[in-house]
Amino acid sequence: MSNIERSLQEFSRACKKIPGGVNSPVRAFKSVGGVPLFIQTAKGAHVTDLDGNRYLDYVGSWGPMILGHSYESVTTAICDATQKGASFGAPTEAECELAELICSFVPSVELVRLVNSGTEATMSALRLARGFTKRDRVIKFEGCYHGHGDSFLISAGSGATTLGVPNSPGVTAGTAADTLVAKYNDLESVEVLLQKYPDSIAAIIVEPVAGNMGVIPPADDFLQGLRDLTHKYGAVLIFDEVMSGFRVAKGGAQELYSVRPDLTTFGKVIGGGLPVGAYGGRKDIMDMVAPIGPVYQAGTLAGNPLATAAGIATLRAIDTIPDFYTALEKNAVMLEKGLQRACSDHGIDSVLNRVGSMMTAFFTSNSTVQNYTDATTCDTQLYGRFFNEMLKRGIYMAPSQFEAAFVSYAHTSENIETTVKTAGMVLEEITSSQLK
Ligand code: KE4
Repeated sequence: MSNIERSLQEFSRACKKIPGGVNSPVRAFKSVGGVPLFIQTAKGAHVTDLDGNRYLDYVGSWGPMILGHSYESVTTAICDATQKGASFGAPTEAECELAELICSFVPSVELVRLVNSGTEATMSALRLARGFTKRDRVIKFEGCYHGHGDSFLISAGSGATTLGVPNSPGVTAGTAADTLVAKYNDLESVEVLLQKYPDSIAAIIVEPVAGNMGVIPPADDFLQGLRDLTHKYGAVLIFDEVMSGFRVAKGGAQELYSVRPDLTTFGKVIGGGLPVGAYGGRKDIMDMVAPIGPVYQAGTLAGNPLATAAGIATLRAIDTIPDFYTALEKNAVMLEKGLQRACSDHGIDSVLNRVGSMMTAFFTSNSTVQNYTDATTCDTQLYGRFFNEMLKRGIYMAPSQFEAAFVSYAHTSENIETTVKTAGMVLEEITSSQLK
């Protein structure tokens, strides 16, 4: 095990002043065991911890770093913006440019409002859907995560599942009562709720590619089925593309699966590593947003000059790098097939789900993982061992079975080969130690 003395020291220090020593629960390594690494620098496909240990990074800051860390044009844009002042609390050209870029990438977005996080984006989109429809209820899916807004911490995925608190204390009964939960990839479970409450469901919010119970692709008819049902019952269809947006395709999952939502939420990639979220969609709905409409939403640092500079540079790079998504797909397929082969070669039951450059290796004897129930059959102990053994060998996978691994543009085929080879060695060691 590499020396992680400095991380141990800093974690002990952090725990004295920060709950759990982290500012977001999934970073705590709770489900995989061990002490979270304190990262000092990151460049390209690698991160380096305080003790100087270098890791091939598949967390990618949980999705934003699609270009790789410290991508030159993004770093330069942030530095240049800093010279002009950090924040004005007034409109800027950069906000117009980022809004125009988002709308050009995602045609269903006619108007877009910038916020500071994915959570703010989904909270705002739900409030807007409620204001537009004058209805109260929302349907979400078991295992999907839409940030930590009260309405969404019901059967939530990501850290809520990882830590075993899919329904968080502090969410009032009244709020919870307005959130109905259906089963991912199960249209019947949705229609039952719509039939039960035909006139009171404001919206259905869905991760069009689920990433927060591990990666689960939509079944063939699922997204179009949601589109048809929301049209039939007059509910707003919200695609939460905070993770899938600009990741699985330039136009996100709605381009990949050719289904047009009414509203879309964004985050991660559109900030290039700085805090940016956004929600947008149909003009008739977005016209309800203050100050032109009555639905209130605000933010001191929304559209911040540094964050918008990073977001613009990121989207511009994605748009100008030749065959950007083809390159991502090539390495992602290589990783998918390599990990599948490593598991089968060593008799490890697994299901590997991938959409574009986001994927999850589920350690399960199930033949498929298509919903939250399937995902929770996984051997999280085995995943924890796999994670830690890979980490010891310089490969930083997602520190939870219920998260996605991300391939960035900076990952090379040599990096993928190293990852697959290391996975084979780790699984060999795990299986031979189990046989003893
Ligand atoms: P943020 O508030 O963390 O920017 O975004 C919330 C969010 C909303 N919607 C989806 C589909 C998301 O995946 C997220 C955040 N994703 C998690 C990782 N699964 C962020 C990591 C964390 O919580 O630290």
